[in-house]
Amino acid sequence: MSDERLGNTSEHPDVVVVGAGFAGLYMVHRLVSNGFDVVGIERGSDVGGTWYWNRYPGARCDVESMEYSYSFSEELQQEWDWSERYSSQSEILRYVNHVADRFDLRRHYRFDTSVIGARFDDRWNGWTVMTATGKSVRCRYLVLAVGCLSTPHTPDVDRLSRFEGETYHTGTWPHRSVEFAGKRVAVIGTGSSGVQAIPLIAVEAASLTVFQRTPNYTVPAHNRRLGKDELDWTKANYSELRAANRRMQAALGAGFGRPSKSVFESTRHEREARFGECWDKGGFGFLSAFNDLLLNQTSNDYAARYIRTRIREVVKDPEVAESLMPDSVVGCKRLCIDTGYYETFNRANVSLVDVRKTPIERFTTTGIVAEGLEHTVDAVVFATGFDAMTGSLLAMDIVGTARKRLRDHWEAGPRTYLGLAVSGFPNMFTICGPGSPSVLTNMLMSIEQHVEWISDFMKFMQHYSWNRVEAQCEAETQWGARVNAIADLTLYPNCNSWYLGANIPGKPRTFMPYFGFPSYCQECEAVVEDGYRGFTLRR
Ligand code: N01
Repeated sequence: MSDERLGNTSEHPDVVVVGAGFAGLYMVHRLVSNGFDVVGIERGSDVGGTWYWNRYPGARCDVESMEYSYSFSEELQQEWDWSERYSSQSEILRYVNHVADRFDLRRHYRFDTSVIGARFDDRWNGWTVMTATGKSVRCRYLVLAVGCLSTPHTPDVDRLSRFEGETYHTGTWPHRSVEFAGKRVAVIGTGSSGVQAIPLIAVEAASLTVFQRTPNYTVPAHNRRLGKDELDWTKANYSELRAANRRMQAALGAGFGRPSKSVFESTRHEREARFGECWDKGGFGFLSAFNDLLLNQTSNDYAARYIRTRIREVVKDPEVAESLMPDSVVGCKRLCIDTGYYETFNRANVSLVDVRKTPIERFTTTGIVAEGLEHTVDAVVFATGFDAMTGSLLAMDIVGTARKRLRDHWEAGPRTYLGLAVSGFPNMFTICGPGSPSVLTNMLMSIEQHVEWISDFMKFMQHYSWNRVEAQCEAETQWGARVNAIADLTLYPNCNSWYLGANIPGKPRTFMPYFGFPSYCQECEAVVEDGYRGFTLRR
């Protein structure tokens, strides 16, 4: 990178934190509280991350509100009242804004500023962080809190640019109201975003055509208002509930109960009753109906059969019902949580185009052609997902020691130590990076664990006057092998999920998240107890 691109280096904080979502905000708060000088950089105009960008109709968290919130401040968790079991995007954004105000975090941030690259300098053991505004910042540590699902993916469909109607992507929804009343709308994609948006768009639009390539399993949310008694009880027991969640594989759902039985220990009647009980409670707890649903194909087949029966019961047209039935492993792609999704396909103004066998051919000026038929529409919503876990990290040109680029280091797939650090990139940390539990958990719990581990490490470095830390290559290789070995014990590698990078053409196929929050945390603690095993420290 030429020196001209470095622009004007005017600031020299201890730490630059990239991102003002849940991860970045807590990182900034924690570091500032520990006396570090911190600059936060955020491409959006305000705080919120995922919840700032994903404003599509029906956007809602699929982790329960009382769990999807910070636990680091007792006052914060006591003063905030969530209104629903699953919070809407707007309520979560209000919460994030409240946190930013309460801890006075905005003053540390430069908003509307995209980081385009960063370069490590061996001479002074620090980073120069370049931004699209031309300004750069020099810092000792670089913390990348850029989110796991923050680079939207729009498929390269032939002649898309010729389409003259409106186009939207769920991950970059406009910050103005979007009106679908009286319009013919197409939604492409039936993952979590599509499954949430489709029922609401169907109610508003004149007609809705859903283009489905892969049907997904979705379980009812049974969302509802939270009662005062429920809020009070949870708040009174918060510390025990949070601690119990930290002992769960996905750092959530302790209230649902830990599954103790395998499918094979139940009679047919018990099995159906248990699936029914979990279905009626709603949400991710369905995957906890038995303890081997994600470990054993035959167990999983029972769950799949149960869901398919429920789809058949709800969807009146048997052909449409058949098209909506997934034939893959339940939970292998992230399970969707819905409100009225299957019921939507009983509406007269909704049609399903199954592009499983024949892909969408092309766009025309007025619509979409699939299986030789043109579907004329006024607006197209891409609910086509993200370049997950690595997309936002690799969008920046990050250059470490010996001019090594992160893009080259990760050419065959991401390599990290603990999902926190990368060999050849000293003094750089990733929050919820590939190789950490992140997307397989309640993100808030994972974020808190990462932020606290990183800030403790920086305090340690400062205390002992170390000024350079780097993950060892060998530790990184062993960690990657461990992430994959654990994934191979599960059914996760058995489908084309974004966990594997399979949704992005040409992306190396490697299972990115670490499965198992408690064992991950234990390993992070053991690394510290062993004197930061796997890291090389220098002065
Ligand atoms: O994206 P996805 P998402 N032609 O990748 C289809 C989190 N999240 O934004 O499966 C036709 O899951 C693609 O088809 P296929 C959550 O972790 C959370 O919905 O690749 N279709 C798929 O159906 C989630 O898992 C919340 O065959 C095409 C869809 O687009 C993650 O974000 C809400 C296509 C993409 O699904 C991502 O969810 C929303 C093409 N050319 C999101 N290309 C909550 O908390 C892609 N597709 C509730």
